[in-house]
Amino acid sequence: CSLTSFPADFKFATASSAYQVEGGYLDDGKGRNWWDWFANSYLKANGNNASNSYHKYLDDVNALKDIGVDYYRFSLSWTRILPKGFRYEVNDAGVEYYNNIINALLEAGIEPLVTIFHWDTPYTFSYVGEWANPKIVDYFVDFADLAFELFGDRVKLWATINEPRTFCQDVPNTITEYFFTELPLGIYEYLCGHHVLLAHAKTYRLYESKYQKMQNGKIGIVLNLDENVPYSNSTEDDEAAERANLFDLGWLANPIVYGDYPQDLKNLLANKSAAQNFSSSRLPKFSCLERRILKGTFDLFFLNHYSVNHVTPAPYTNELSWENDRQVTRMENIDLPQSNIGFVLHAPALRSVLKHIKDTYGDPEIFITENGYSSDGNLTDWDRIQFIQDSLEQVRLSMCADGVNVVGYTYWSLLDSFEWNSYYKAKFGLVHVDFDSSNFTRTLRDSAYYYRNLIQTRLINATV
Ligand code: GCO
Repeated sequence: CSLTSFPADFKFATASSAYQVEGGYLDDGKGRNWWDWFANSYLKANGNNASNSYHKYLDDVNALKDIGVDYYRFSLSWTRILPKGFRYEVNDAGVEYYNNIINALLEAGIEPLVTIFHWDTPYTFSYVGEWANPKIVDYFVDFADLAFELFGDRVKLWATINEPRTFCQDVPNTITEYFFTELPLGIYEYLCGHHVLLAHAKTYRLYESKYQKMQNGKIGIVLNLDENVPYSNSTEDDEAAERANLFDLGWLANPIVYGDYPQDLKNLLANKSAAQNFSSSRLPKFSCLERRILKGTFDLFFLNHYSVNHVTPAPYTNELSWENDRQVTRMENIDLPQSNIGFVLHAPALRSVLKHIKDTYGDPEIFITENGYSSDGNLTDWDRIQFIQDSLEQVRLSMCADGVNVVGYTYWSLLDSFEWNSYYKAKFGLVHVDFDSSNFTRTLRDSAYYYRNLIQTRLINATV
């Protein structure tokens, strides 16, 4: 097992998501989504044009072809296909757009890895509680069903939902604030997670029973974990790191692998909720049937990983929130370099997270669906090349020394794009996008050439 090179069947990919790159936010019948509304109402930047991939997708495919990746991971914009979110009204132009991308990719010899949902919930759902409303489960399954029907003859790798922890825990503060004041605090996050899990599992079962035989693809959900390291060797810091893993990953991974929430999480929330005078736990329960539906709903484990947190217990407060239940703080005074948006850079964290997944979730096949580095944007980006090399060394160590079954690596991202609350400042792209020019010119960075040589030679220290 070579620590310096990758086997021929290992897959290399790069990625994007619809809201972050497409733009064309009201073009050709697309409906508005939550991010369209939120960014235009409250942020200083938005994805109205983003990287303009809605109009420039052929340039994207050309760049991908130049780089020579095996897979391109991108997401479907729900409201580009279903403008109101419901299946009764289909936007043909949206369907055509994704058909065009998929066909162009396949023609270029690149496999699509399609994320069905990457955070851009139809705006119509905002008034009825978004992911806190159990009805979203069926709406999501309807949408996924349509996606399989339309694209599944050509798409063989599907991710249902991207990083539910992030959007269940971050985004909804705003939802609760603007639309959903009736819901007691500290509830939304858990209802959201619960409905995401059911939506995912029902989608998995639908694919299994209705499409698998004909289409013969694989499905998973994308979960994310940064390494949580105890800040000191005190018992409290150890426990804080365990609690962080429990909330960051166990909450969502355990039901998919084993069919239910982790017992520790159930206990913790039952105790807290009782002390807070709730009549039942703020963590919803799965029925017996739901547990059976959930268990084992992944063909591969899709992992996003970026960084490391040195953790210690957060001071206890009375605030009702997922964050306060987790009760963990990240220490800032750590002697490690950071990216321009404060991600701590420490490649060995990737190996340790991979090992954690192997040990905790039954040694699954793991496809790394995101790992990346943001800079201020130079075309000569030795820092990014270094980041990729350091990360890939850890992937090889993990495969060779720890026996972890890693089958693919995805660099985030193909393009500079709208980086949520960090706007356009965080440039993750292998490919530079000129946001000031009206044609959003794409230019390959040195890292793109490095990635190309790596894919061709399989050597981690390939030249640029
Ligand atoms: C994520 C996202 C991406 C981000 C990336 C960098 O899932 O967090 O999938 O949308 O751009 O993680 O922060």
